[in-house]
Amino acid sequence: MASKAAEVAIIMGSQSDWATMRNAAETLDALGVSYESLIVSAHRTPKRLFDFASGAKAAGYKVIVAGAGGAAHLPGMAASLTPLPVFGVPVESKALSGQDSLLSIVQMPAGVPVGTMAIGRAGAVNAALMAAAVLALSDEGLATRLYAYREAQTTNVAERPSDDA
Ligand code: RP5
Repeated sequence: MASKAAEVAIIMGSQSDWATMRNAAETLDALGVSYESLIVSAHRTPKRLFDFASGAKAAGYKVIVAGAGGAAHLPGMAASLTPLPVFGVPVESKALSGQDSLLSIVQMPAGVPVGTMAIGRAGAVNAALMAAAVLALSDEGLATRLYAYREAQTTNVAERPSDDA
């Protein structure tokens, strides 16, 4: 029997983005969502980007999470080549603290949307949660796990700050 394709593709422009994007992977792990992590650079491997994004739907992916830093063209280029929803994660750059990444990803022209998240870890976690929320629309089990994730998050907030935390 053929193995089921991963539902989410986590793509990133460089190995150096993994420290941020692994937070998306860990969040999907916690929710039991299948994913694949791939390095796909818009600038250094443009053919890989074209082949991946134009074939992503046929490959069985349902959502793409794309992280990049600096001149962060990866999420937008991926969105231009696929009908799948793309959530973009601005990776914190050394030179401009990720503001360059954020502006590169968020300012898409009308007609080619990228759901743009916050810079860095919060963005990676939230991109995974957005991907899970999309998938949960047609997956009752995942909807239940997502609800439990949110409930646990609420329960884990202490009423008072601690010196030991
Ligand atoms: C972008 O350039 C990548 O997404 C990465 O955030 C940034 C720097 O890449 P490296 O020089 O660290 O490979 O394409």
